[in-house]
This record gives sequence, C-alpha cells and structure tokens, in this order.
Amino acid sequence: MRKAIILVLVLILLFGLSGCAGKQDPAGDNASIVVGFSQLGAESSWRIANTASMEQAAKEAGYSLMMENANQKQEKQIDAIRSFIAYRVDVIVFSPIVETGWDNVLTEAKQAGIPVILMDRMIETQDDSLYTAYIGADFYAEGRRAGEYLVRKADETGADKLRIVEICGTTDSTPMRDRQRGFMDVIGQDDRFTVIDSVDGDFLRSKGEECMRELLAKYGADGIDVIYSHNDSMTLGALDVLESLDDPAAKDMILITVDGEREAVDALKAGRINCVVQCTPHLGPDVMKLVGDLKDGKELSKVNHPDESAFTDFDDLSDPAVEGF
Ligand code: GYE
Repeated sequence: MRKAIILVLVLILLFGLSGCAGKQDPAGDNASIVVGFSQLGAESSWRIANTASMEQAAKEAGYSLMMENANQKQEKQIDAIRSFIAYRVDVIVFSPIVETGWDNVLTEAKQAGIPVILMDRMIETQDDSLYTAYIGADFYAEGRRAGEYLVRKADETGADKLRIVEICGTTDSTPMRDRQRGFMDVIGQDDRFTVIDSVDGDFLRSKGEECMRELLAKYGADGIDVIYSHNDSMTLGALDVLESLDDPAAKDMILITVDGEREAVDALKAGRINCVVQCTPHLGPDVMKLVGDLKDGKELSKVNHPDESAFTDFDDLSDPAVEGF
C-alpha cells in the first residue's frame, strides 16, 4: 500500500513538473536550438525592421537567438561568425554586407559542421556548399520593375529624352549590383534614356542628401529628369534636399525608389515620389521555418525569394493594400 502511494506521488510530481515546463516553454525542445545571427548594421529603416522581424520570429519559434550587429564592417561580421563557431551554435544566419571575401570563414563553419543560411544578401563563391540556403529578395527583378515603371512613364507622357541619375546602395552588395543590372537591362538599349551619373549613397539617408546636393551642383535641377535610388532612406534624404529648393524643376523630377517603408509610401501617396519598388524586410518567419526544417532533417531549397511587387503613381493609391512597413 505504501509503495502504491509513493508511486502515485512520484507520478503526480513528474506530470506536474512536465506540465509546468510545458507552460513555461511552449516551444518545447526548440529552446535548445541556438541560432547565431550576424546582422550587417543599422543603416536604414529596412534594416531596423529586418532585425526586429528576426528577433520576433525567433522568439515565437522558441529558438535562442544570439545576435551580433556589425555596424557595416565586414571584419566585424567575420569575427561574429567565428565566435558563433567557437560557441558551437546550431545554425548560423547572416546577412553579408558585400558579396566577396567569405570563403575562409564559411569553410571554417563547414568544417565545424554548422549549417549557414544567408539572409537578405548573397555571396560570390566558387563553392556553393559553403551555404545551405539563401532567403531574400530577387534584387534583379526589383531593378527590372524600376526600369519597367520608367518605360511606362515615358510611353504615357511621350517623353523622349530622360536624363537619369542613379544613387546606389553599398558598393558590391547584392542589392546594389542587381538593382543596377535589372534596371539597365530594361532601359539600357532604349535611346530615350541616358544614365548621366551613378553615385554611391551607401544606403544611408545622410548620404542620399549629400549625393543630391552634389548632383544638383553638377547638373542643376533642370539637368536631371529622373532619380533612381536603390533604397528609400537615400531617396528620402534626396527628397529633403529637393523640397528645400524653391525650384519647379526639382518638383518635376521622376523619383523611383526601392524598399517600401511607410515614409516612402506616404510620399508616393502625396505625389512626391513616383514609384516604390517593394522589398520586404520581414524575413524572420521564413528564416525560422528554414531553421525548423534543418532541425527536422529536411532538404532545403537553395534559393528562396519572397513575393514582391511595386506601387506606382499609375495605381489606385487609396487601396488599403498600398501601405509601407
Ligand atoms: O534595400 C536597404 C538596406 O539588403 C535589401 O539594405 C537590403 C537593403 C535595403 O540597407 O534599405
């Protein structure tokens, strides 16, 4: 009899404890999964929303996220990845600031048997086995969308000579390279369009402002018809400068931007920007899904792109679906 009572007590205790553990940790064994995440910086609203998305999604999935922010320095990202390897995290997720220079550190991760997911930006390498999967936008398609908008604008307004200035994102980063390539592939052979200058704005609002000042000093507002800027932060910086001028030519410029943050979409609605090509920063849930698939031993598709489109002044901008992040 005593034995039976003890057994019942032990069972109650065991079930009680596991019940408690279940309540405190709804994700169960996910909590033991450590994801090392090297974010490249905090250069734009896109990046800040992307970091928040990663943090939120990791929390919801119940994974432990070990995050390092590299403040736009490749060496810092390499150090962070090395520290994740030393810590023996389960998965490394990173957003490479530029495309080249990763082979050594990723070979170290591979030798340590730690899978690597590239988030947002790509790397250039001869050895595709250095990363397990890529999740991020199709930047080439984004560049094409920007070009297609401009072609339509020229068709509809009958413009036959448009002088374009391009404000580029971080040199040698995937979005910079591919947004440029996609755009040029659409407009490059059409003689209505000439890119008169292409400058580096490093994806920063302050630099967008600086670039605009320099471009205006060089060409004057009436020497520029179109601004194609690789992200909203730089566009908004350029717009601040344009709007501080009391010059109708500055107001007439066609502005094409990429990302889709709220301030840019609001500026589109207010008629101050003409086209916003979307690029979603909300990649966290998809990244955590890949981490889960890895944990379950599933095969991952190598390249994963979210669905994206563009908002333009040809659209019905009162549609509630037209909103920024
Ligand atoms: O467009 C820009 C950010 O890599 C897609 O980086 C990202 C880009 C984004 O700084 O705003």
